[in-house]
Amino acid sequence: MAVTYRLGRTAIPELAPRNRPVVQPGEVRPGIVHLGLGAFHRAHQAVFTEDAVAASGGNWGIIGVAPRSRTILDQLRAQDGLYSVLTVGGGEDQARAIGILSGLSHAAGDPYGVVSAIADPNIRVVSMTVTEKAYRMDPAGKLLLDDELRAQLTGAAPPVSVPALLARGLLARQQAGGGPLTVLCCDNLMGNGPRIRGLVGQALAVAGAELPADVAFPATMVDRIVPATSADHRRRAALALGADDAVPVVAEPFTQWVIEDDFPGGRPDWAAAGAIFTDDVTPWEMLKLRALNAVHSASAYLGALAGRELIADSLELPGMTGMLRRFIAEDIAPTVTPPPGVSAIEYGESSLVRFANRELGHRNIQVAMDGSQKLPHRLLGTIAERRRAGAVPCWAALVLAAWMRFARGYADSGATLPLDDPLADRIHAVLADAPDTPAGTVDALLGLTEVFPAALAGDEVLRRELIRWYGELEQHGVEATLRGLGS
Ligand code: CS2
Repeated sequence: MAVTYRLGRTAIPELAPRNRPVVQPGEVRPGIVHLGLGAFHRAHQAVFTEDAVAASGGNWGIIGVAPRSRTILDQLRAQDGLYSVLTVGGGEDQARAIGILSGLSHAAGDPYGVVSAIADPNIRVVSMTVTEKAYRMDPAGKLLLDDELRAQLTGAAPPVSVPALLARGLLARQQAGGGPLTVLCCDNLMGNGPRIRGLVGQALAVAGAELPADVAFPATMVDRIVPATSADHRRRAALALGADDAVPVVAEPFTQWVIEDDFPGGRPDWAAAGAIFTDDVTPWEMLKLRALNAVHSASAYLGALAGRELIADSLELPGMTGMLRRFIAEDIAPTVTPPPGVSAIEYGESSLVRFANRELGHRNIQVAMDGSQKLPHRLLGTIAERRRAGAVPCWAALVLAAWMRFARGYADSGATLPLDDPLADRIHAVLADAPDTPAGTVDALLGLTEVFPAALAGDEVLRRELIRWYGELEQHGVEATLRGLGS
């Protein structure tokens, strides 16, 4: 069947009922400002919110804020804010259009518009998916203040960064009597709620103000694998949807959202859409970061070094799943206290099944990016805790050594690997000054105080383990190293 429609308001009646949005564009007024219009938000929180509004009502439309690039805004505007979510790997492709975006805004082009939106009393939730680096904080949660950020915070420059948008937005809201608000960080940071509360508090202090008492920062755990959309996904989305969509997002069937229930200004009925509310998200987020995200990174670095393109390809390397299982059982599981009724080992094993979803086309290079920002949250806690317990987390050390090899920039074949990381310049500089040997590389990278806490950087047992693995990887390559592990 030829696809003739372009997704937009007028195409809705032409779609099959199962493909139509359950909230029509413009049907509900905005109640949420969301910073970060990337694929993850559109396949996760936006879908939960659309389903919550469809089930229980409420003016919980989302104003989507694109931080830098305005391309996505123009594309969404051309489709009346509509886009589709293509679910792959669960049998037949499924596509549904989502209509919950009720406003679109551009932080770089109109930062004061975003500040006013945050100040608007109709807005009761400000959520974010901006990735680790956008918060401009070190692994301990300290705001990385430079002159430019200081100027943004004090009002001398437009507030285009995330800390400045939040701080200036909250100040404007307080001055306007905007009322209670929840700031909800949906990024993969350990203790994301309290961490962002601390960050915003520091940002407000620079602006000469304090955190308003009526703003809550609950922690939350978000989970759905949402890779970059490929041309093939776009084609499949059009077929499954019955209309062309310039900006579909692709996702696995699995989705999960666990949230601390602290919403003084109210919230959508996300529970009606399947979200779990809890008093303490810590067990969930620790389990997810350590037994899913760290294992994802392991697959990405080892697979990229072995010249494999996709996460699903990495899992097929002989010895890989055996090694990942031991990583989960021997290093990770002893460090997490999972939520009641959940086994850390089973959870980790189920992550492996999800990673094997080849339809996602998830590229190793995508998961490998920003390692300096991701590893402190997903891997270094496991290592630190095992070391404190007197154990040697050998698999976790292998993963860290693989990141170090990746940072050197060459695959086992000698092909170059891109280091897409906010600390790339710094990493290149320390490596350029260090001997290109296992010890030289390990010592140079462990010296990155932005990444490694002093206790890990000065841990001689860990250092030796890293040098050993780095040497193995350098000498034999990933494939032979994995094969040599036995089962
Ligand atoms: C991935 C995550 O890119 C990455 O670092 O580990 O984006 C992962 O796909 C999600 O957190 C799954 O919920």
